[in-house]
This record gives sequence, structure tokens and C-alpha cells, in this order.
Amino acid sequence: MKQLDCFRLYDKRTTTNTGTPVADDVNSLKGGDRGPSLLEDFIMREKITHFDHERIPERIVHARGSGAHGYFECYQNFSDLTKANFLSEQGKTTPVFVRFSTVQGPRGSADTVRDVRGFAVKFYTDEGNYDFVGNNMPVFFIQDAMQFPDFVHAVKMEPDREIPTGASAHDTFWDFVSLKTEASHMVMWLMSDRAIPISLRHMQGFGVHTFRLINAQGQQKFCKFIWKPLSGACSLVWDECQKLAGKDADYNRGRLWEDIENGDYPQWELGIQLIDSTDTPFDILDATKLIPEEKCQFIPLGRMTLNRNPDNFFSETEQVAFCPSHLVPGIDFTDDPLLQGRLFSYLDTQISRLGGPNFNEIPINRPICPFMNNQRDGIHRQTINPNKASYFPNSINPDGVPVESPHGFTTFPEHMKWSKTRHRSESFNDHFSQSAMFWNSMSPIEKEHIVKAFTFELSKVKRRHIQERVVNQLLVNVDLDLAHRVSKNLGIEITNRNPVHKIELAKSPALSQLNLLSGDIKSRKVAILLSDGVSKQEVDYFSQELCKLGACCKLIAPTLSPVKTSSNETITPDTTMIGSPSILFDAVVVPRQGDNIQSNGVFKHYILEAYNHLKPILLSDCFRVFLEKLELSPDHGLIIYKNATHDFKSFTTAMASHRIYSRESKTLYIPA
Ligand code: HDE
Repeated sequence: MKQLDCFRLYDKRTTTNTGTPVADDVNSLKGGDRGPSLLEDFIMREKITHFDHERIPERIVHARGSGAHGYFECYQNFSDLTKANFLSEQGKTTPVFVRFSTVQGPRGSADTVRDVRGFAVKFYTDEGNYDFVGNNMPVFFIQDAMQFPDFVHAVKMEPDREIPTGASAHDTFWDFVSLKTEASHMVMWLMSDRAIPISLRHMQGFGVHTFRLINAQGQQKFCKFIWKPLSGACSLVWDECQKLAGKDADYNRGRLWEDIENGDYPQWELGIQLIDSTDTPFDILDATKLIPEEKCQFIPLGRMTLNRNPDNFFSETEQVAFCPSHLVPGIDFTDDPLLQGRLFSYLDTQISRLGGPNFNEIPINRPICPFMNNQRDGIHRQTINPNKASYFPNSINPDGVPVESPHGFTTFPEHMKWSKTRHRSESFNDHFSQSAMFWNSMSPIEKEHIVKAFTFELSKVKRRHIQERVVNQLLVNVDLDLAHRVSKNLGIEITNRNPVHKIELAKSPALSQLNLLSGDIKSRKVAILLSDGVSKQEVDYFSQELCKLGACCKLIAPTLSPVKTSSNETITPDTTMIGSPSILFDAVVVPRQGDNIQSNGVFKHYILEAYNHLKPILLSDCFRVFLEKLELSPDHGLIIYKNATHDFKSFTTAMASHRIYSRESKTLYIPA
């Protein structure tokens, strides 16, 4: 992006920050070789002082993030809906910077925790920066910004011991959400597989609030924004997440980085649900409610491609400052009380996080269009304003600049007639109908995962009365079957015999992730396991064919030493089985090879674990007895082949279905 170019430093010489060439960057100035260091050493003092201040406060929420550059391409002219310039022309491209994040954990926490994921996109449009600051779930825990600090205090680590890191499985979180039942819908999302995405490119993004689109004639329409991943949406399994948190805490971050480095660019389609009438069963200003896609269709607006990794994590990903109040003409807010609070909060937080009011002058935050006003001075000011007058109106600067734009941002003139109140609207009172709709829209396997997630989380809660309240005041009111299944696992009695009345809502198939697969195997990671005596022909065949379909293969052997093939050639592996365990891959291929590997414990564990995590596995028939000994029976994802080419298609079909969920009940007996 051009606005970053003049800030990139490529100079070859080491200098001080003021450009004095440094002759010795290794030894401090001393009185004699073994004498005391001298205060005079301005070079050392500058170096150490700068180092001492290398850290800035991490974000209170969304501290752990990963960023990438890219562009957005508009599908057509949408000026009938909005005057937003980046949506005005077919093929118009707008640079973007995206930051994905987890919410609860600190900067150094693991990627694969059960959590909401932030999905923030900065569009550098011709009419200013537009920040889309959303999540990978379409609803939120609370309805009014006034309770955000309470919610965050409850979900963050407990204040006495700072435990747990990156998890909501603790007393204060469950205490709060069971007392504030408006959270029930979001809690259902959090306990679902949506909270453990397989990678950042495999998740949807949502603006959550209702926004307005405004066209040049001043006509407005309400809308919801949604990002749909072209890779489809799918998830890890929970055991895998926990293991990844130890074996590769940077799993999601690394996968995004590698895909972009490999030229396998993640893409999303941005679309809207246009809300033609506010006559919906739920208030469109209530951020704990969604509008089912079956009731209000998704209209695609354009496509985003992420094609460049940042040069420097701190300068770009850490210093990027998103604010929902960064808006462009053609888009406007609504009175959603959660959104209204956010409009204040983000600007305020950037001022303390980035040290002052000039954070928009940091290269990653600067608009690419011209910008000018009469704001002046402040800490770390970069801009040099040559104008003599810094006020409006003035008669001193040529033409009295800067002047207002006739087509600048104008707020939609909503008619207001209310009296001041702290009252919560009655239309926000239904806390459970959509939670039940979400549960009912899940497939049986997704329901089972939700039951297991509640069981896991609540078994970490120490106070019995909180567990009991979650079951009786939250789950019973969502669905009795759900409540019974969780209560049985926790040994809790159901005492609430009067669940609240709910509106019966139709199932929404768009909510089930099993309906959101891409149908291909692009960007899937495949482990090809080899040892001495391996068939080179088969290794080449599998690698080439998988690569043609867009998958990414790694050749993995017991050690990094070259493997001798059955045709007396050698293959140098990419990595080892210990270094790249099965949890780093989406599928495993084991070509024909010698017997030695069958007694290797790491290999056995590799296969058992991949099986346990429901991954497609393709093995040569020389492993038939080996599989019998492990008590693994073939299924439509555990495929034994005689002829590599015959069964390859069944394997890629299994890969396209992501995980072999029908296997799940069998994995209870597998020790891995
Ligand atoms: Fe945020 N949120 N939030 N949030 N949020 C922050 O801003 C806040 C909410 C979201 O990658 C903070 O720069 C309030 C909803 C994302 O840099 C902070 C309320 C949604 C990110 C803040 C909410 C989000 C943040 C922390 C309720 C989805 C990361 C550091 C009124 C629509 C952006 C920062 C990035 C970050 C406040 C609720 C998304 C403290 C007060 C709802 C993706 O300002």
C-alpha cells in the first residue's frame, strides 16, 4: 500500500535514531577494557532506553491477533443503495488491512482456545477509512454498552490468580452469563463449533449490529453485514484444540501466514441482508438477535482477498487502530445501544493504547486519501501544517482552507421523539427464542459437540450453585433435551419445571456449519508419511494430484535423514513426525512402504490420533494388519487402497466433507 512505502526503512548502515553512523554496536563505552561503563555513552543509552519502552499496553480484549493486507473488489455499482464510494463501481478495488483476534486471552495466549474471534477490516477508501469491526458470530453477549466492563471483567482471568488464560471455563464467566440471560444466545454460539475454527480463513464474519445504507438521494435502508469465506466454514475438534494449544500455540496465526506466503490467498465475499421492514419478530436494535438468512437473503457486494503478510508485526498488526466510528459517507449507525457505546469506546482506548490523539498518523492507520482539518498538536504529531490559521472560518489561509465538502458525511436525519430514560426497551425482553432456534438448527453431531462443550466448561466451575443456575436458568429455558443431557453429565438435578415461554421459530439451515463447506479441498494440509522402502511413484502421485486440487502436502518421516525408496532413490523429508504431529494436518496419506515403520510408536500414535480427530486417512493395503492390531476398522474416511489411483477420489471426497463425523462414537474407545 502506497501510504506505507515512505515509512519502510531499508538503509544498510546502523545509525542512531538521529542518523549518526554507529562504529561499534556491540560494546559499551567503558573506562578501560575492564572498567566501569560511562554515562556519556549516548549510543548505548539511546539503544537501551528505546528497548525499555518497546511494549505498549495490550488491548483489554482482542489482545491476541494476526494481521494481513489485501484488497476488496466491488461486484457492481450499488449506488441505488449507498453512496459509499468503494461500492460504486464494478471492479473497483480498495486496499484493506485485516486483523483477526481471540477475545479473552492476552497477547501471548494460544490460538486454538474456545472463544469468539474478532474480524476487523480497515478499508482505505477514496473517501476515508471505513472500519468494519465485527466478530465471527452474528450476536453478542449483552444488549447495552453499559455492561461491557462487567462482561469483560467476568470473562477475563479471575482477578486474584489471573487464571484461566484464554478460556471462559471458570466461575466468574458462568456466574455472569447465568445471571444475565440475554447472553444465552451468544453462549450457545460460544459452546458450538463456531468457537473453534480450523483456521482464520474458514470462518464467517458479522457486523453484528444493524447499520444503515444511504444513497445520494438521502434514502436509507437498514442492513446487516456478513463475510462468507470462499474456503467454507469448518472447525477443529476440541481435543485437537487443546493439544494444539501446547504443541503449536500459533496454529491459526501460522496457517494464515503460510497460506499467504504460498500464494494461496484467503478470500471472503462481503454481503448484506437488506432489512426492508422493521416489522420483524425481534428488535433490529437488539445485538443478541440475528435475522435468519432464510428470511432475509444474503446479497453479495464484493470479494476480499488477503495477499500480503505484514512486514512488521508491531508497526502494523499491533498498532492498527480500529474504531466503529471510522465511517464513510453512505453508511450510518443505528440506535443499537451496544453500538452507540462502541462509538465512544474505541477512540478512547486507542488514545491510551497508542499514547495520544495522533494515532491516525501512524502509517498503518493513515488514510490513503488526502486528509486535512484544524486539529493540531498533541503527543507524537507527525504532520506539519503550513497554514497560518488553524480555525474555521478564516480569511488568512488561501481561500480560507480547509473548507467543508458539499458531499461530505451527513448523519441520517432520523426523527426523534423520546424522553431521556435509562429504561431497557420491552422489545429486548425475549432472551431464549433465538437460542432455541440456534440449538434446533444444529445437526445431531453439532448438538453433541455443544453438550460436550457445556459439560467441559461447567466441570471447570468450582461453585456448585453456579453450575446449577446455568442448567436451571439458562439451559432449561433454551431446550429441555439440552438441559437434561448436560445435567446428566454434571450430576445436577433439574429443578426448574417452568421454562420461560418462547416463540417457536423455524430452523435456519444457514446456521449449521455442516451446510457451509466449500465442497473442495483447496488449502487443506495433508501429511504424507514415509519411511524406508516407500514407493516413490506413489509419493509423487499423491503429492502431485493433491497439489493440483489446491491442497498443500508435507513429506514427513521419522527423522530428517533422506528416506530410501523401493526403487533405490532417496527422498528428503520436509519435516519429522514428532515435529509435525497429526494435529497440524487435515488429512493423512500413508503410501506403500517397508514394515519397519509399523512398530514405531510415534507412527502408531500418528494414525490413532488422526483417526480420533475424525480425519480422512488413506493407507496402502500393506497396512491392513497394522490397522487391525490398532482395532481401527475402515470407514468412508479410513480408506485402504490396493491401487493408489482407484481410491484416491474417495479420499478427496472424504477430505471435502472435512471430518468423518460418523466415526465419532467409535473414537471413545481409541487411546490417543
Ligand atoms: Fe469491541 N472492543 N467492544 N466488540 N472489539 C475492542 O478496542 C467494546 C464488541 C471487536 O483487531 C477494544 O482497540 C465495547 C462487539 C473487535 O484491533 C475496545 C463493546 C464486537 C476488536 C472494545 C464492544 C466487537 C474489538 C479493545 C460493547 C463485534 C478488535 C482494543 C459496547 C461486532 C479490533 C481496541 C482489533 C476491540 C470495546 C463489543 C468487536 C476496548 C465497549 C459487539 C474485532 O475498545
